[in-house]
Amino acid sequence: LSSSSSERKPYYITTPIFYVNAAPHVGHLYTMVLTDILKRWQVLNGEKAILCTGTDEHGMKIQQAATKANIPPKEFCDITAETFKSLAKRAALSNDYFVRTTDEDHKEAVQYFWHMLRERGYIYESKHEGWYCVSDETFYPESTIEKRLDPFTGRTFMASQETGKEVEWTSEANYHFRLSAFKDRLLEFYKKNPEFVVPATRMNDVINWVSEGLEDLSISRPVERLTWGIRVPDDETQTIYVWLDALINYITKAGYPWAPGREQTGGWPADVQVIGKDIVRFHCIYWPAFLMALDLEPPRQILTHAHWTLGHQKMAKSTGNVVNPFFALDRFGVDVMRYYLAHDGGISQDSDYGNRFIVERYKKGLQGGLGNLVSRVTRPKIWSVRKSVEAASVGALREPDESTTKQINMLESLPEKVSLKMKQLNPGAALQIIMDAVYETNKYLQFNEPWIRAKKETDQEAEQKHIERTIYYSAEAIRITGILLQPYMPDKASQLLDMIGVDKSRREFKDTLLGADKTYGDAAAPLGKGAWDSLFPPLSVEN
Ligand code: ME8
Repeated sequence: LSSSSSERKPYYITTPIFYVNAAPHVGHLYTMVLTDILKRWQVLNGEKAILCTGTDEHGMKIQQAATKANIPPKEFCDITAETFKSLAKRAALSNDYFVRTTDEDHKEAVQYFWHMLRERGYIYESKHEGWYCVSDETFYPESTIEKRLDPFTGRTFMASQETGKEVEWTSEANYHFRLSAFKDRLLEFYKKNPEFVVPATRMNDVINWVSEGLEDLSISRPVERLTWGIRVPDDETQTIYVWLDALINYITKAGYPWAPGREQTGGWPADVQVIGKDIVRFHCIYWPAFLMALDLEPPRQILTHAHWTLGHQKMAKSTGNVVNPFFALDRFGVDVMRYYLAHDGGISQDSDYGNRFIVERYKKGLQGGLGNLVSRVTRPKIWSVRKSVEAASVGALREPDESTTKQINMLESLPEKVSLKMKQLNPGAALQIIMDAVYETNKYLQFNEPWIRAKKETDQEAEQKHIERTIYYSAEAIRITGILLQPYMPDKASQLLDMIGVDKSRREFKDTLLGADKTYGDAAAPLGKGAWDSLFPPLSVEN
């Protein structure tokens, strides 16, 4: 073994690569945000992590869109790829790579992959007939096709029952991949890796589909039909099927083709690949089969999330039923949008998008919850008590009163509870737990009213200790939730930690231990009401 193979593999996480036939919408933003939270969570845990996102630029769908726009396809792609890139930036995505399938390194990776599949005998040529759907870039079996009527034009057409998208009959010679040969290997793989697809219901769907049997997959198209794509090596008359091309993006930036012993330095196998539930078949069946054919490792897990709807219809660029993510980000700010999407976005169930829901979440969670907590604890009178609590005397504060015991238990179990949800790939559930800690702390403060007690002159030591205790464990809640919120709201969370004077070097997961940081608060000035306003100001637009 070479020395490099003993290096620890970085954590590697990906988003799908998005089609450039139209501008991004809030659904794409959601996938990006979920992925980014999971990556930042690893970084919080001191791991080296890599995030790859990008654009899917070949295929019939893009070719047609470019023709319609009367722009040469590459120029057409350059324009929309740029908007996806700016979305990533605007959303504070910490992506290490942005892959475009028109990149040279990607084309080389795809051609090499093809070459290897052929070497190993997994590709053969034959005539293919079937219903092709350009919008979904896939062939559908006869049994899943139905006749539909366009209510506006009165035209009838053939469509996929599943997506309702038009299909056209095609009959052509092309190359096929022996997908049918992988049924048993795939089923065995799923059995050994029952958490390969998250959530479990979708793992079951996948197992059922594969159990029903797999047909070989057409993986090229004649150049007369499809010019916009990567050529089949040694056959200029055929273009590689866009999904084979696209899936390989995940290993392109991980350095494929690898020099022996260097497989893992680029991060492959991916730890998690995040996708929407619309593309499960491609990622959970075809993709591992392609990899298995070359004895490459499949990804470790695939997180499949539900969809955002608008008026209970799927948000989709093909129907135009979309929310422009740039407008939303401008209106509410990046961290508020990240908070909302993570908080309300579904893994199993779809969620309906609405500005009034964003306003509600903002008012309840951020202004009323976190903002209120910070403003209460950083008031000059209160904060000075916090500062006076010497590290050494914290032990003495532990004398139990019921509410404090509850607060201590809550804070001590919080990081592990959050961690568990993250391991289950459920950032939304983790966020709920963090926010519950914030709400509980507000109740704790409300119950003990240190601001009233602190006003009264007291020489009673027990009373003094009680005040100190309440304030100390409330401040700890801000510090700990502030650290845990960093993956969700990178800017707001660091602003918050700055306010209470947490040193930049003490903001990792290991610092979330209750009492772990004995130094914070010294640097920070008492802030009071103004702090609350600067962190979560009133929204300029209410709905
Ligand atoms: O499928 N709600 O690209 P695409 C939530 N290029 N997420 C949504 C969504 C919605 N309403 N609509 C889209 C492709 N998404 C291929 C992928 S990967 C090798 C190739 C998100 O532009 C979700 O992640 O149609 C979905 O899977 C993806 O965008 C589809 O993006």
